[in-house]
This record gives sequence, C-alpha cells and structure tokens, in this order.
Amino acid sequence: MHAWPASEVPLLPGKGQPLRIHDTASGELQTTTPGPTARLYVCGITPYDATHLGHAATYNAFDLVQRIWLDAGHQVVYVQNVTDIDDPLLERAIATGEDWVALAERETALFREDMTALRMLPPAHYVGAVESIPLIVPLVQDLLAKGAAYELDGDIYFSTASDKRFGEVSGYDAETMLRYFGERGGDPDRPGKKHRLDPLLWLAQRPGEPAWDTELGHGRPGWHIECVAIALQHIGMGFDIQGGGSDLVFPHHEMGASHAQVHTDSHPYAKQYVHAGMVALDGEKMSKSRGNLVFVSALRRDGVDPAAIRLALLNHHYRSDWEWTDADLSGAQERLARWRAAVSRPDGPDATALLAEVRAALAEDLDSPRALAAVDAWAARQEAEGGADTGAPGLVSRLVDALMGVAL
Ligand code: 5CA
Ligand code: ZN
Repeated sequence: MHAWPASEVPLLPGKGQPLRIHDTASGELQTTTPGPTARLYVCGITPYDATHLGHAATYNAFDLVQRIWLDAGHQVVYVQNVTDIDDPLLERAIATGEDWVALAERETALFREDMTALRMLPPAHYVGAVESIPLIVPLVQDLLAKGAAYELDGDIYFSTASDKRFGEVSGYDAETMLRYFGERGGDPDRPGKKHRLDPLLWLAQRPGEPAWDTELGHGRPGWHIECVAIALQHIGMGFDIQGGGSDLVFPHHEMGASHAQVHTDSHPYAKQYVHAGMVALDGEKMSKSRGNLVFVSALRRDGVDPAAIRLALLNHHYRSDWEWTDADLSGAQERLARWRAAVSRPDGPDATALLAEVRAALAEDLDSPRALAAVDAWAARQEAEGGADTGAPGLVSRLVDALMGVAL
C-alpha cells in the first residue's frame, strides 16, 4: 500500500537528547537505544470507519517519538499496518451492504488525508493484512511444525502454553487476561481449545466471508499474526518500539510478542512496548463500536485548522486517559492564534533556552504539556517585554514544527 506524503521536518541547531519512554513490559521509564536506524512499529487502523481523535492521539504520540529520534540524529524506519481484513470490517460491510474492499479502501484513503493534514510523518512501509497473506502462511506453518499451534475444525490456534514467556508484555493476571481476551476479539469459551486464551492464527472460511486459497486451507488470517508478519518482514526481531493504544496491551501485543518469540526462538520481539492512553467522549472510550466519536475529517470539514487539532492532542500527556470536550478545541485554537501572532513579529526574546527545554520535555516520556507550556512562556515574555533577537521567531516556528508537527 502507499502511505501519505511526508511534511518537511525543519533542521534545528544542535542535537536532541536520547528519548526516555515508558515501557509497559517493565513498567519503567527506559532510555531507547536505537542504532543508527531506529525501528518503530505502530499498529494501524482497522478501516471500517473514519479516524477519530483517539486514533489521532495515539498516532500523535508515536509521531513525537520519530521526531525526537530524528532530532537526535537517527534515521527512522517506521512500519504501520492496515487491518484490511478482520471481523469488525466484515461486520460493518454486511450491515451497510457495502463491498468490504471498497469500504476499506475508502476509509484508508480518508485516514491518509487526516494524517497528512495533521502532519504525521508517514511510515516507510504501510502494509495491509491482505497483501501480507503470503508472509503469514509460512509463519503459521512454522508454528504448527514447532508444535506451538494446532487445528480445530479447520481453524488454527496458537498454543499459549508453548511460550514460557507468555504474559511478560502485559504482566496481567489470569483473570484480567481472560476478561480482555473476551472483550477484544478473542473466543475464550469455544469448546475444544487447549487453553481458553489461545488466539486464532488462521480462520477457515465462514459462510459469506472472503477467503484465500493457501497451504493452510481456504480462509483468512487471524489478527495478531498479521502484525508479526509485517514487523518481521520489514524491521526484524529486537526492534526498538512496538506502539499502539493501551487497548492493545492484551491480547494483541502480548500475543504478537509470543508468536514472534516462539517462531524465531529468540527474545525480545520489541525492546520496548509503548502504549498511549485512551481518549473518551462522554465518559466512555471513544470507539467505533460505541459510536461516540469525534472524527478528524469532520472537524476539518467544519473548517477547523489541523494545527489546532494537533495542539489539542499535544495538550494531554500521551499516557493519560482523557476525555475530549469542546474546551480542548477552543483552548487549542486560542493557543494557535497566540503562537502565530508571536512568530510573525520581527523579533523576540532569545529562544535557545526554549529549544533546550522543549527537547528536554519531549525526551522525558514525551511530556508535550510541558513543551507547550515552555512555548507559552516564551510568547508571554515576548508580549510583555519584547526582545531584540530577530532570529528567535523563526527558530520558534521551526522548533514547533520539527519537534511537534505544528505548522505556525
Ligand atoms: N488494526 C488494529 C491494530 S493492528 C486496531 O486496533 N485498529 S483500530 O482502528 O481499532 O485502532 C487504531 C489505533 O488507535 C490502535 O493503536 C488503537 O490502540 C488506537 N485507539 C483506538 N481507540 C482509541 C482511543 N479511544 N484512544 C486512543 N487510541 C485509540
Ligand atoms: Zn497490530
């Protein structure tokens, strides 16, 4: 699949610092240690509805990760998938009578537009599940050969018992795992499974559903193995960060790590597992199935400046769960207007310390609220005291764009 166009990242004087970020598996902040090329995998959308602000908040967090790595002098290889075949997509297509391929293509196209408008850096590899079937099949065959997978009425399950490290990503107890497994696409109660938590690697064709002819039979891939196949193909084991929203900690990222580690007989799948908090509306997680959504595309259609949407996202720490309200947007619009006025003045206070503070804030677990406060303080000083540095407004404009993707 093609991704979306990259917005230019302005070069800044000096160099940013190493990124410290929270790792779900260890429960601690850890300094990322990429080589010359940092490797990032972020779970992409299931394209059955438009991009809501929850998605945008998660992608904003991992966009910051890339910008910090770039500023610290690394190259970045970023991989993102599109779950263009899965239950929710098929269910929506059946409910509306639309062809599932057309639905996925339309919503993926809209997602690209939203990401472009929000100045999210595009992945180098933007890969669909359907196009990855040839990669998925040999992976499942290998798990079968290793005795880590088994067949049940034509379906193929992963055996969680085959992995002694199972549970290391989430650290959840058995009861929590079961609850989330049931809530998030798993089938804990199907008779005949070896363990209730075992997830599907391959589904034999269901009546009325699409299927592909492969060595595994006539069917379609399970969800977790999709991301593993794509990640291993493009960035390999031991990549720097597996990212996504916190709803993916279990089962998705737990199962992905498990599949990959059993398949390669090596560890770790990812050096760090990083999760963004959930954005809610009206007290409930913003989700397609609940229907309580604020869409990025709808805001854009209403004439809202994407830079204001981005500032509204940045105003929350990526790890917190938060609720979207109208005040988020109006506050961001006011801030954007203040900042634009500030950088259009001919001079201002020296901004070298501001650059250092924004770099330090973002490098410390992506503390974007602290970074915004620093820019606010510079703008307030400029308004109160003026300043003689004619290069400062330009530097502020460049640093806000380079490090936070906000075009002033
Ligand atoms: N296709 C799978 C991942 S392989 C998927 O979860 N798709 S999704 O469309 O449901 O979500 C896309 C991304 O947005 C995921 O990283 C998910 O964790 C994140 N996300 C979904 N809902 C929210 C929300 N309310 N707040 C924050 N992030 C969210
Ligand atoms: Zn995924």
